[in-house]
Amino acid sequence: MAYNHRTVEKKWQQYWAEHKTFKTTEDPNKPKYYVLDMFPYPSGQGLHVGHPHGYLGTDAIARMKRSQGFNVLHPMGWDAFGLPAEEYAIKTGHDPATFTEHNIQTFKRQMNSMGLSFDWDREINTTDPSYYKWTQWIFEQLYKKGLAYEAEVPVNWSPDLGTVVANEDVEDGKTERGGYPVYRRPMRQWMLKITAYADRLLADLDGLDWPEAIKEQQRNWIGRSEGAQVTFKIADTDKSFDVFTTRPDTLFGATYTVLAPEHELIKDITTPEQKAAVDAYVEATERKSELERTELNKEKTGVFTGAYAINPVNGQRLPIWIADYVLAAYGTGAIMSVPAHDDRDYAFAKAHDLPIVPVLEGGNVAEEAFTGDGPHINSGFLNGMHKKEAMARMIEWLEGHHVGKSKVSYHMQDWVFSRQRYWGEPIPVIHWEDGTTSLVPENELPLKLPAAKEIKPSGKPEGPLANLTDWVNVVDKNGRKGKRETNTMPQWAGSSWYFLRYVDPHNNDALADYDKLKYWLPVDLYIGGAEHATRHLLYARFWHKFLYDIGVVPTSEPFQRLVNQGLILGAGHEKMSKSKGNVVNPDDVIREYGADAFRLMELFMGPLEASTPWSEDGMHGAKKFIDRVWRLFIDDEDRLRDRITTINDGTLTKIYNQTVKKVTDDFGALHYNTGISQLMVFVNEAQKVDDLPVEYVEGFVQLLAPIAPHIAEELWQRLGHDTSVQLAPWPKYDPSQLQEDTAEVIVQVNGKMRGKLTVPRNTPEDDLKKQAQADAHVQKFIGDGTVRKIIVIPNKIVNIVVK
Ligand code: ANZ
Repeated sequence: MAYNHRTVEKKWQQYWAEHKTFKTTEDPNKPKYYVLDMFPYPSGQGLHVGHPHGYLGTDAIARMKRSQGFNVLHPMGWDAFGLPAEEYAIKTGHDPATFTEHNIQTFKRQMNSMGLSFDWDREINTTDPSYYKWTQWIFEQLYKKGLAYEAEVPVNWSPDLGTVVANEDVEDGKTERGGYPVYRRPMRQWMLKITAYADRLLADLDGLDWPEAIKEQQRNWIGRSEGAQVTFKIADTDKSFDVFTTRPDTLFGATYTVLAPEHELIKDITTPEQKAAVDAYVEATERKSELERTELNKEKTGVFTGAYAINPVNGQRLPIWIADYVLAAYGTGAIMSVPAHDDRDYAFAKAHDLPIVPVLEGGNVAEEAFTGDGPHINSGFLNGMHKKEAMARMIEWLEGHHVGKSKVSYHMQDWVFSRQRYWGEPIPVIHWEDGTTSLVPENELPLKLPAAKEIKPSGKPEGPLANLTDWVNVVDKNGRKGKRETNTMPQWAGSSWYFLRYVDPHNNDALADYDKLKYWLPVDLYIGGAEHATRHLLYARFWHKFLYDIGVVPTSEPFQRLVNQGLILGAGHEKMSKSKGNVVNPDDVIREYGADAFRLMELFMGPLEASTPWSEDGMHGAKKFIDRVWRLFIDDEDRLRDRITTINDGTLTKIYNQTVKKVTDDFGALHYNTGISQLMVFVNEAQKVDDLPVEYVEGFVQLLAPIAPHIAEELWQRLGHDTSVQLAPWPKYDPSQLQEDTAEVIVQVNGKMRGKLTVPRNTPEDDLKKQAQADAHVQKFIGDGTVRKIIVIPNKIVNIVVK
């Protein structure tokens, strides 16, 4: 009878749910294996076939590891706060909570239809108050340690989204989501001091088993830069400002200085003659988006303030300019300009007729900046020294004269943590009328997000929660009035610690029990998209290190091993997206071909890390293989075939042992495609023989189970077992049965290869010598020489020495 995937798959999905086959509890007698997926944002579109690629990769290894005796934690949940649901709700008049709940049900149904082996008793949802209670709790701990603070800083304001977004959310001057322009605006925001962890976030990357490309992206994002801070006095005033430079050795070559247009000193130092021009420039900069600012930077605009700074090393008066190529948020927001040795300064000096003074020999400053190394000139006590020595000497001089010091700067900025939006965790803070700020007491958490009719962004820094005056206004027991913080947390908050909650999802007294965390952490394998390199993966490491420091978690890193699954592309090799109309819905695929065929297809398409196009032919092929497996073991009367027997004549011994070894090794290394190939080879061989030893049939079914669990369970049951196939110990192989029957022996004449023999393994030396000399081609090279000696390495080489 033909295999009916619909009834079989439904039967086993029900069985797993009823028996809670994948439920996990801590078991000190078993080694643990925590295998984690990046949890999805439950969007309104449901899953397309690209989403589960990673989930199938984790599922297969979770299933194998269980059989190998590991206690496997394999959970799933929902990263459900955030813009898309809110945007949709605003557009359609829905409530984001109901909409999100509906989407979650769809996602969950789809995941179950794929036979993913999650422990659903550990399901979490970042929008559930019992979950975000702990997100708020973590915020409060950060606040208590001075790592969450309010500041008026230039942030990325998106008028289209009605909110600020983090630096990490901006790409090429546009919001990563929606591609809207962002404008740098100074605004009061909640910030998290991720920069306090910059050094450790950088250093600890070395010990992680992560793709090198992701580590490199984090290194670049953190952007550690060694140099010096130098203080410049402003001429004829008692004011001064600091610059950050990576080239303190070039201080003698500074010919002007530049402040970022946002720099606070500008209004104090600008001379009356320059005021109009400076004001106009500052205003023009404000109106530019980040994109325009960086684009226009090709042409170096700027304005003189009329004020002068004093070069501390030689007392020279340097004009102070403002220019938007100096960024307010990096270093000190001010630079010393050395046009002879820096490209940007050179372009600016040329454009504005500023002097160019070389202080290193080499290059030709009439043509371009010289950024190489050479002996210093025009540099007083540095003359003759090369870069490295001159930098050290200058820092010594600056420190000795109290006008500077060595300094490390990071390109990474503190994390802008507030959003002027509705659909997020309320920040548990109260601002009192006396100007003080306090946290919502821990025993009052969660501070629930109030229901609201109007959730549209207000376009104001307060956000839409400010309209809910009943919620906002509070009075303490002494009658003191206060207002709740009306900004909410960014979507990245809930995802920065969710993997901890799976460990102990129903705990009301702690985000998770310490001993349970000790048992499960770190995550042994984390699979997800590479697009999270400098956001989720950085934020989660930051929070984890903080929680480690305050004794909440037992490890300093959350994710030991990370793998990025490749994209499943549209059939024409382009990204799958609704707008391209090339989205394949897994519901359709599973209905037609079955979940097992779908799983097989996705894991057989190529290496897990590679991006590959979807192929309908591939789906056909996968289904055909599943059907072949069925027919191999089940006859037309829907019974186990008679040829499955306890007799083992040894015909399949070698291929079976080879298959067990290869599948075990390959699945373990996430090389599913090559492991699956080996399963196919075994099926081919098994079809040729009359007797199928039952032990090999059972072993094969077990090897198949991580990939095609439904058919595997069905066959396992028909083979007479009454518990799930994954409870049976993983098959073993006999290493002595792996070798090939034949050996390829290379024949050399005086050390040069002249022929090859294919002989039965372990052919005696004398036979090998005879056969080698009998080979016609080899004979040509022996010619009429005398054979002096024949050296034999059994199964490998025969070397004939001729004179
Ligand atoms: C003088 C100098 C001379 C510089 C020289 C370079 C070469 P990274 O590697 O990115 O850390 N700089 C400092 N703060 C800046 C800001 N807020 N906006 C734009 N540029 C800024 O680069 C540090 C260098 O970039 C600093 O060293 C400074 O220019 C500039 F031959 O100082 B340098």
